[in-house]
Amino acid sequence: MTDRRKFLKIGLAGAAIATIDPLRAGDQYLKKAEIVSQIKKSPIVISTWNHGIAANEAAWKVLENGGAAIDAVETGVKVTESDLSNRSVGIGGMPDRDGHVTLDACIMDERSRCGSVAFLEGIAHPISVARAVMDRTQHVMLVGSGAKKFAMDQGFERIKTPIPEVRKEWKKWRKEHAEEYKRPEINHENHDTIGMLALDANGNLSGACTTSGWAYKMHGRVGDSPIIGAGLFVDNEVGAACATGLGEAIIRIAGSHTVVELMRQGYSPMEACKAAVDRIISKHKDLSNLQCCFLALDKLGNVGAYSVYNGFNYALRTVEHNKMVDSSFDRKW
Ligand code: SD4
Repeated sequence: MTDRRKFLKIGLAGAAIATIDPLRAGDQYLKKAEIVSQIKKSPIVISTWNHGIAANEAAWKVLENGGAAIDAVETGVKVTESDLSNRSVGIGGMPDRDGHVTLDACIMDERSRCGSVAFLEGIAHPISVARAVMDRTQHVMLVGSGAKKFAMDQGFERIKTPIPEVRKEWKKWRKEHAEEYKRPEINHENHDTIGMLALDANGNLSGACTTSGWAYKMHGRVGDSPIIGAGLFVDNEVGAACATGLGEAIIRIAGSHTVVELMRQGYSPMEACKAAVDRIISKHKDLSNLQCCFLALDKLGNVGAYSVYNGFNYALRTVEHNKMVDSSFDRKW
């Protein structure tokens, strides 16, 4: 552990708070980061879950041709949004309890520009609508019918959801749960948001996150995925992070922002993800079914992930390979 890191740890423990200057600590980290990324100049892209492999491949094509991280992440997650067999992202996503597929997405670039849509229905690529909010408006976030109107005005492709197979499943679920107004439990088979983080050849970081959210959620419910700082956060001086899992718990600790700020203080990506998971654990008495997972990439190209329970994995694409990596975790199911 470096002296600075030890110093920060002592400070965080409360022993030397008055002597800590977090901005200075951040500066030192940045200087180191800049030097290494200059040397490395090697792109990297990571994304959550198995569908990340195909998404990474599309993103990689952008990166290997010298493209920008922001274009890579948008291109990458669009692959997942288009996949009709995917029940938790995009067109094939599961509906809410009233039968509406409501999509959440956000995107953030190296200049801290960001765009987001939430509770968006009937549009094929919410991530591109989020990008358009970032690029073509003065706003960060559009929701519901306003987001849809904007998407249509901008000429985005419309879709009819739920797709027939999903509609059939939802009808069956509705029949079986006709009297149930308790919220349905999230379970570990139903955690497949795609969050993607990329570092391009110029050393710039960007991220994207897109989901249909929690299957059979209440109508109107929005999770962490479109919330900048919760489902995704990028600070080009330090690193980027994204989240998957139970959005409510992730929002409560501003999860992805927390991970990035911990990296700024000198934590490795894995340590930062673990610290965010620890915070979630400490704030919830009942952890049954509470899966939350964080994935992080720092300015140096280091990667880390951590989840409450086992089972989370992510796809890692470098110049050498595109492979699945199991995340570290706090406990087993
Ligand atoms: C949500 N975080 O809507 C999302 C769900 C998720 O993989 O991550 N699924 O709460």
